[in-house]
Amino acid sequence: MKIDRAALYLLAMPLVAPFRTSFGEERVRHALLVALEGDGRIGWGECVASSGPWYSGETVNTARHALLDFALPLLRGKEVNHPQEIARLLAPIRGHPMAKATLEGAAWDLVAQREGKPLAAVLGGTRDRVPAGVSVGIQEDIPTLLARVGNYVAEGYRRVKLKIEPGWDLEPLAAVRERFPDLPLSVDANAAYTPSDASHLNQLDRFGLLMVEQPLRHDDLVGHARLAETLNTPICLDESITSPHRAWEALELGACRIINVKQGRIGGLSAVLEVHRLAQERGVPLWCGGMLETGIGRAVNAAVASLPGFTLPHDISATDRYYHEDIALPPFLLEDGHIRVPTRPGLGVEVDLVRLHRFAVGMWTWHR
Ligand code: OSB
Ligand code: MG
Repeated sequence: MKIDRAALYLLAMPLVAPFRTSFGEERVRHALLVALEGDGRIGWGECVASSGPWYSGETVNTARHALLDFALPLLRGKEVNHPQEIARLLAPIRGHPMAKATLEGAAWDLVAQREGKPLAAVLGGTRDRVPAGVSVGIQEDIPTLLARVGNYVAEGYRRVKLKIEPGWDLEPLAAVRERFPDLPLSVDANAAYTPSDASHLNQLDRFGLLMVEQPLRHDDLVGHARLAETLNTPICLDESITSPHRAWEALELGACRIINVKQGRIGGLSAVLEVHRLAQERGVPLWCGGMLETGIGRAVNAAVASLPGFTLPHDISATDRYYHEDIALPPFLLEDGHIRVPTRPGLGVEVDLVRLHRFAVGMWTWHR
């Protein structure tokens, strides 16, 4: 198959509620989508980059630049029979993992459609539904937090992850733990602490957490390994794991015991399969993280989460936790605390073009 054309769409999707983390607040999710045309089919990819460089260095605009000016031209004239060939063709581009993953994802959709199989089956997934967790942003105050968590628990979410930062950690956590003594609970600091906070972080041990996600700087593997010497709560890395090689380094160093896998952050679905292999060899539990994706990215995440090594609840929540109106249909529903893995060929979701155009704030095209 040759890649004939690509259309890039930048969408501004209003979130149902502001989402606040230690690095900032999002009210509108900017999503860069690519529609890749090959062999008369369209494959869709969603870039997980945000509008600003706070979670990672990439943004929707750096990704657009990397895609239009460097990545797509590398595909010109090339025969692509497997998405892993896309990963190989894009290898000369240093950095820009989220941009590269977008193209690779669209190619996996094309190939899965061609084979008439759902993406999960093509990847090697073995589950038809995956346990859903929910990521709860930093709130105004503790009563608001308790109400929000209470609603999610009532809806059936299997695990709640609280965003923390200095000044919003032990107190809200104690309140949630007291109200919900048996709730599977974790925290995510998004790199808000420093090694000098070690004794403060050690107090997390009294809450029976599944894990603490990315307490320290995005690039501090050694710091996490040192923190792990005194902290009993398992450390899970998110921002730090930017490639399969970095996953290997983190595990070798003892910087984490769990990995939050985001296909965009590590450079694509081929990289996911590599991390999966590595984790399986070592018995390291994985789970699939989220980036407030539209239904396109969520379909990919559900397929990833269906792999055998993904054993912990995921940041894959129902569509209505993110958007009143998603651009991909049907919406993902919470059923008995689980999200169903799509079973139709390719991503298994349909892009609603009327909604796509309603939320679009930019469009660019490329052809070979
Ligand atoms: O750190 O996992 C994170 C959202 C945007 C950026 C970073 C993170 C998150 C989340 C949301 O926690 C997870 C989701 O999509 O439900
Ligand atoms: Mg995280």
